[in-house]
Amino acid sequence: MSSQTDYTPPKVWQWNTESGGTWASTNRPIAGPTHDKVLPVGKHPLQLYSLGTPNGQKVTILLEELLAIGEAGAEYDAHLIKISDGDQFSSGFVAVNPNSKIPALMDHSTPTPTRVFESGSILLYLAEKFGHFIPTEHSARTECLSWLFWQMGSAPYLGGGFGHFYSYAPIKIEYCIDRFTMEVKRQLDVLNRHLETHSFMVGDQYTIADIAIWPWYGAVVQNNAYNAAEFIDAPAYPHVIRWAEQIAERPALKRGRIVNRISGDLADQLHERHDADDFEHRTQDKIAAASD
Ligand SMILES: N[C@@H](CCC(=O)N[C@@H](CS)C(=O)NCC(=O)O)C(=O)O
Repeated sequence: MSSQTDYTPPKVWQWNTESGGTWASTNRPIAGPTHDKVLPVGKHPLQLYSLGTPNGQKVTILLEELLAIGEAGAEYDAHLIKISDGDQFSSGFVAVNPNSKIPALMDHSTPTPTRVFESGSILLYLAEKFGHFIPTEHSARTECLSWLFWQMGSAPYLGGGFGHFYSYAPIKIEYCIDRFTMEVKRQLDVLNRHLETHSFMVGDQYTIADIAIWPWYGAVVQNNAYNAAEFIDAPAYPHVIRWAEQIAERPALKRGRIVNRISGDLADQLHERHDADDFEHRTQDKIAAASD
């Protein structure tokens, strides 16, 4: 193993703002707002405050899926929260999500507006509100929730663990990369074994379990996250690849995955979404803006 720096933890940990790494400027050891700012409110009942990361994509994919099957009440405004600029620490955002992380949702259609935070909770809220993408039969519903909670518990090892140390950390530390690569490969094997005998996470039904898992684990095997498909040997998980490719073809998913996205190909970015036809205008607008 490569050599490690010498470090003896002090008696009391101190906040070192010079710690480096991609997210060092926004990470803090304290909660609460840093500045006063009211969040914008658009015309639709559902107001989403988000960014097109895997956690944000889960919600916009579900909303687009609901709209695609005719649930007009799922119309939404998706406001961009730039976490690299610290937008998640505004007083308005903290009022919707005290945990200062995207995605966060306000439902103005309830007698008093309902706030919903944590992507898994938002998926469950919307699936129950509209009665789709979650099985009604008790054991199938339980299987769906088991995978939904599996994703919520597992993805931090993929994003905060593997992604952080493989991609974002200012130095490559073999011990950390080994530890989290081991865990991510184990998780992919869990999915691969399950998907060998199931079309989707819950039998042959496409549910919020697939919608939660695809943006993280589909992205890794399709080399859309951390440029790590080769490193983790993605071809070793053929059933995950088959499932990811099958889901990636869904028109609603293709729309949902680009909402609030501010990185990658310009054609795959829709910074804010306030109307269904925003998708039609985005390519021309972005390409025109890029060539200005
Ligand atoms: N468990 C949360 C995680 C959300 C999360 O980690 N969001 C990230 C972006 S993907 C974020 O907002 N980070 C900003 C920060 O940590 O300050 C969920 O699933 O909603």
